[in-house]
Amino acid sequence: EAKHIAIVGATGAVGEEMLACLDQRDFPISELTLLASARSAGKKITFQGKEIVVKELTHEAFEGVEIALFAAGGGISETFAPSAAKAGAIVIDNSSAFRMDDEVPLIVPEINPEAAKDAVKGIIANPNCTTIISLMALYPLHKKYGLKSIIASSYQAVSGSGAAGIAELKQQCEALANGGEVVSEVYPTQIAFNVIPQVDVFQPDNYTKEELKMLNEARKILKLPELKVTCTCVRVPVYRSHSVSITAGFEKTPNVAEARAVYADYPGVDAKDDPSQNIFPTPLDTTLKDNCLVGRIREDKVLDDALALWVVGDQVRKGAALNAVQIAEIL
Ligand code: 2RA
Repeated sequence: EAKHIAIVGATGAVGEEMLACLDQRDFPISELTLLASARSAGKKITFQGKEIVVKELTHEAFEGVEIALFAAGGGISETFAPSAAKAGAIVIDNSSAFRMDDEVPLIVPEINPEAAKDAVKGIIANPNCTTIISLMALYPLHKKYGLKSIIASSYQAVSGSGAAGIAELKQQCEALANGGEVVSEVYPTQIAFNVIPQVDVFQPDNYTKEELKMLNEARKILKLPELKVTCTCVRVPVYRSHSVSITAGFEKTPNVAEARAVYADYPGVDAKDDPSQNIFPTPLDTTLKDNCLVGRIREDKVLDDALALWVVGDQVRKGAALNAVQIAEIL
């Protein structure tokens, strides 16, 4: 039956995409509460023909809310998600705040929907976008061959840094085209016509937090505590879709034709892979689309019982907003 939904961070890139997904998937909504910072409070958003005024996020704003979608960063989630849960809402949090909490399920609906029943704190965590997109390609192969290891390099869109990341790339491209001054505030150096091998902050082991998310989140979602993962996360001048180059090692010997065919049996991911016709997926193929696309599937030349492959997915949609709305649909 229809639910009272709240979106925290309704005016951000992911919050806006959550509204689009709720609308496009005709999610049954009895009431919609849009919450944001004091700065954004008062803005008007039209949803399904009705104008809704964005309210300021407070601890008391969750009265009557049944599902609260959070997309306003880890600090806001840490502070306000418990209040939403206390008010009786199920929280679906897009931030990393609760992902590794043993009492908080971390869910990709196509992989572990049953974990939703374990939301003992009333909080469910949405995985990191790069993890979601990678696992959409790896889960079908895991079911067939038994995943043992992941060696990955990601090519991450600037939308991962929110609206500010998108604006920075746009500004820099225009400045470079018109001889203007390039401004780098979101990133440590120019991102236009460049790549930056840093996403999030460096840890003592010289990996970034983003790279360790792939390792820790994949182990939790797939229930593979021994899974070995090496990941290099790179920011690239692409607006909305992440790409990931992966070598995946398996228990059983994989077969390329079988692997390509297996995606037909799984929702949310398709193979786009025919080297004889120069067919492979690019970020522009998945932007604004629901499904992830997998290509370049081939036997790895270094590891035994391993496949190399390439997966692309819309970071704002399946990487965040759509995955969260699909979790709400499970509820
Ligand atoms: C990024 N995955 O791409 C991180 C957070 N969205 O910046």
